[in-house]
Amino acid sequence: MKRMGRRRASQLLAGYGQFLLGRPTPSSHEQSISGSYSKLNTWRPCCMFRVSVGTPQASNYLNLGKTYAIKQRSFGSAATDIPRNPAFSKLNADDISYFRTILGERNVVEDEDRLSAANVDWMRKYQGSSKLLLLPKSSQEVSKILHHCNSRKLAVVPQGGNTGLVGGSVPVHDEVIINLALMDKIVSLDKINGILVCEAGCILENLSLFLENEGFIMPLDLGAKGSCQIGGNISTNAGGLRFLRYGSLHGTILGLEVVLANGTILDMLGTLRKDNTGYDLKHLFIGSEGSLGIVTKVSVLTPPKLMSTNLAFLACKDFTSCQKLLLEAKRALGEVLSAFEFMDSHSMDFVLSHLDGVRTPLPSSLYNFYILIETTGSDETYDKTKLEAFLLRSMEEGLILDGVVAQDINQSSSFWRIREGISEASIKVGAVYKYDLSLPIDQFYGIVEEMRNRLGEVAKVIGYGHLGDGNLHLNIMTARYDSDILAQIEPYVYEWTSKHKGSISAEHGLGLMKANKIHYSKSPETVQLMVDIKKLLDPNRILNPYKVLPQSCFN
Ligand code: FAD
Ligand code: 2HG
Ligand code: ZN
Repeated sequence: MKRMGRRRASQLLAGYGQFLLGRPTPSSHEQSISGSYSKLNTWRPCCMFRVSVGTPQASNYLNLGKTYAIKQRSFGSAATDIPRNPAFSKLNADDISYFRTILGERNVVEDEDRLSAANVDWMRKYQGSSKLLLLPKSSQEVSKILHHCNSRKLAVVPQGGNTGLVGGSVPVHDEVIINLALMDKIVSLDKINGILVCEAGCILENLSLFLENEGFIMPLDLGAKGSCQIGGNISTNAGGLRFLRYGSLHGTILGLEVVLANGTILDMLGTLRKDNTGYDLKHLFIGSEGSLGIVTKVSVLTPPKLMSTNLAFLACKDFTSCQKLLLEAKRALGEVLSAFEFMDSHSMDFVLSHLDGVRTPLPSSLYNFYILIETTGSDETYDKTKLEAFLLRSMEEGLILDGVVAQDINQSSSFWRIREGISEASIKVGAVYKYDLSLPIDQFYGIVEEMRNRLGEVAKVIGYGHLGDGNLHLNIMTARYDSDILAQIEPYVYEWTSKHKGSISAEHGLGLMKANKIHYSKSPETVQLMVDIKKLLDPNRILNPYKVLPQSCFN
């Protein structure tokens, strides 16, 4: 593509009027979308609708008020070939009576419909056969449940919003499901420091809405915000769309209350920024996917809400331009850069053809790659000038071929809808194989092209993700779940990732899907220490069995 000079770039901008920055958007991740375009820069009002990205199954049984349908699919459960650990007891009538005395009749659920929803994950790929769902209302209730399960050797699976993508949140066999949905109280907010204390079952979006009213935001945002719970976010160490700016939950979680397998309530619910008294044990539970304890309360450091947000949707000709654009964005936008998201044209096509009401601000047939750049700052004029200068320069240098800047909150919601909707689109056809890789930037896109060549016509291969964090989402869609196709994908993807010094799980965790693959990213000595910690904290291994660590390590 010809490099554009200043004159060419200004003509293009003037012609489209696209890089004229509009009103600041108070929040770019609102979920109601309106607007459609006739021309690139002209929007006319259209029907308002609510986007609900979450777990239909969780909604059904927990009555969270989210309704949308996913085509029913019948995957062979990846769980079926793992033998049940014979050391675990089977649930009996006395157990159920005991749980009723602790939780009351209503919150001991044996109803088949509610159980079948809780037994299957968001992708409908992993399916267990639990006969019991427990809904505790307090840490004390969680403690009593675990104390009983531990003494009876009853296996349990902690469950939040059930939006996890690695099969960690559903039973493999007949584990008792403990869902924290009823533990959804906000305990306190320190309005000077922005320190929020709440129960683990709070839905992420509810926390965001609460905080925005108080002038703060959650340091974490993701497409499943309408259903995922903060306890689930912490247990998976979720990354998401704000990671680039606010970093890992290992930095923003100040404290936790956790119930251990034997029922001990571990109070680590500090609200201090600095506390170096001994080992900082809360970190063990961040990202341990319910295998070491159940998170019941959390203390989060929340950043102030800044009033000026801008969002640009850009097209690049090749991946090298995307890489250079990232470096330039970090240099030029510095402290206001708040997101740098990436998708290839295959992702764009996929989301446009599988999600209703998603519209593209740039033609999907013309470009190879798309980048979303968000800035968030406190000075509207300064932020706009900075972004505008950066976009102009990047166009002149040929890093950007085309682009639009959202003029209002509806436009920015619809830009985000494209990026956030890819995951939802990926489960609308037969089968999906999801890989969530951390990769060095120069290797970031290679695996997508390799898999496309390797699989040919049988699969649709898309690459997208958090380029600013070096996190690629490789999604492979096929007509049906097929062991021959799986054999063409794995272990190839894991070996490739390991060879290039990446991680086989950037942000989704290992769950059931990758418990046996941990050695691709961790040394034997590290895995052994993890096994020792697991044995120490959960000697009967009742907490989320078969997940995170290979079963062979315990034989
Ligand atoms: P669940 O799915 O219910 O559980 C996840 C794991 O945590 C399980 O192992 C479970 O046993 C454990 N667990 C849950 N609650 C607790 C608790 N209180 N105590 C102990 N263990 C517990 N992830 C990202 O990182 N970034 C993204 O951008 C992102 N986007 C997504 C978009 C969509 C549309 C979807 C469907 C998922 C996305 N995810 C993303 C994955 C998922 O939403 C996250 O992993 C999320 O943090 C899971 O939260 P949850 O409450 O649904 O947990
Ligand atoms: C995202 O960034 C999520 O959209 C989901 O982490 C990725 O579905 C996926 O593979
Ligand atoms: Zn992601």
